[in-house]
Amino acid sequence: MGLFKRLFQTKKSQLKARKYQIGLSQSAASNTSLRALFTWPLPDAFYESLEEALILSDTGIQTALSLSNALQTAIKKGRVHDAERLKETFVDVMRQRYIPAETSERPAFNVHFIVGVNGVGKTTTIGKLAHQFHTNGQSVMVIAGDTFRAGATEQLKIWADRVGCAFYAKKEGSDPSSVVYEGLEKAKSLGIDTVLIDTAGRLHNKQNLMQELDKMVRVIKRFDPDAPHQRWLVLDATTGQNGMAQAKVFHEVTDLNGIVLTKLDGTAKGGIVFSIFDEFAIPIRYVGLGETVDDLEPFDMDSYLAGWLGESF
Ligand SMILES: Nc1nc2c(ncn2[C@@H]2O[C@H](COP(=O)(O)OP(=O)(O)OP(=O)(O)O)[C@@H](O)[C@H]2O)c(=O)[nH]1
Ligand SMILES: [Mg+2]
Repeated sequence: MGLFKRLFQTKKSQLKARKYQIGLSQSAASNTSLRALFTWPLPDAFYESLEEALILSDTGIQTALSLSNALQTAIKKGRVHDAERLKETFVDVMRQRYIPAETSERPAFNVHFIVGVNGVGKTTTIGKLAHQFHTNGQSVMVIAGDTFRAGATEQLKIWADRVGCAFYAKKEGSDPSSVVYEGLEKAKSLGIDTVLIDTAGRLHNKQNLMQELDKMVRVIKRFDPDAPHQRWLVLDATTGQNGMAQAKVFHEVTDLNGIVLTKLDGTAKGGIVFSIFDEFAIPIRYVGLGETVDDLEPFDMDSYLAGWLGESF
């Protein structure tokens, strides 16, 4: 872990790095063939093998090729003459793909619109986020905009009760846009700081879902033309490159400004992080590293790289 020493210097960053390390242990285990390439002198067919290993780890073909080209250039430019310097150069190349989240002031009435296909972890992520914001002293309301799936409202209610935040819902089958509108009215009247809107992952068909999301956004804009301030797509990291196709569709409707990547603690290969940065230039806001309320971490590139490459890199 020599390359990531800095992460282990303060107690706080160490705790964070450990969480990533534990969560990403399966991804790191699947990167054995990638790690094995970093010897000096470079093994035969190094770049082809690197591209193959990156594709296997879910970076997608374009990103694999561009990372490999960037490494080739960096090796030519830099004074690489041992395996340690080679690894450092690779980590730098990966690090350069990072897209930071803008750090503008948080609006007084911060509306989060959370979208994604069914089962990716939207409702769970909202519960975890509500907990973090609430713990940080913000007043939080969650709004049950998924009125389609049986039990969706109840699931969100359980999270709200656990977290101790405000909750707004109407009965199953209600028009989701009207739930959102009335929920926002209620949140305003209560002086709530942070609103998290849960949405359906599936309606009768995909076109219905996109139309409904579009309608919800228009309703939200009646409260504040800048809202929803946070338009985040939840992606299940275990779906790999399929997630990229989902992102494209949702991006067209909601103009995403954040991604939450869930289930990184599972069998996810994890390379999707780099293709998200490359293809969409959208920041990853949080990563889900487990099912409990505390298993959501703000995205940190170095902790991610250290966890993804594994301890022995
Ligand atoms: N291991 C793991 N499981 C997660 C994570 N996030 C969510 N899950 C699980 O994924 C499953 C689906 O989560 P939900 O939050 O219901 O997903 P959703 O996107 O709201 O699903 P729909 O409402 O059906 O569209 C649940 O069993 C969650 O516990 C994570 O980061 N890690
Ligand atoms: Mg849900």
